[in-house]
Amino acid sequence: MTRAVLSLGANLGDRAAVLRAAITALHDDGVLVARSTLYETPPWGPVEQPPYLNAIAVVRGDRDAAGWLARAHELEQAAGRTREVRWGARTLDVDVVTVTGDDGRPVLSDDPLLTLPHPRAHERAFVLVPWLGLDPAAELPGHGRVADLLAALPAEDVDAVVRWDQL
Ligand code: PH2
Ligand code: MG
Ligand code: MG
Repeated sequence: MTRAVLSLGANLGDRAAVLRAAITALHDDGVLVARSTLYETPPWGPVEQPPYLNAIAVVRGDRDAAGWLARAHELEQAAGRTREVRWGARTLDVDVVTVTGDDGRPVLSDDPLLTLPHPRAHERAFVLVPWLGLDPAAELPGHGRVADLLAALPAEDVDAVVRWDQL
């Protein structure tokens, strides 16, 4: 068994419905351990695009890292995602942030198709704020405590991640 932290994002169509459908699918798989609420976040990166809704889901199940990535891609397909510009708008993006074995050891990978931990998670408030909300003790392997990473980000980045619903 492994535990994975997934980052979900959507900025086209009915963003909340798309995120909720993906989270429900993980619940129906029997793997959902916990989920954050939804947060509205300004688009990060070089592409001009609408604001995102983002959330974090923690899952645990009988998959390895490649298996979680495959499930993430299935959820994106189910949301009707088409590819697209790198970092551009999407109906659903599901990224694998970390994978941890039952022995507590993180999976480390520099495969460009699945780099673990996610190479930019430590600098993205739209990942760290929902994650901390879900798990105040969260740690990003190789980077330390999520609370400390957030404290090191510009306050305006953190403040721009706004809770969007109650649950
Ligand atoms: N995803 C991107 C690019 N930019 N910005 C926000 N706020 N949230 C995202 O999920 C996001 C982004 C590409 O995956
Ligand atoms: Mg992404
Ligand atoms: Mg992605």
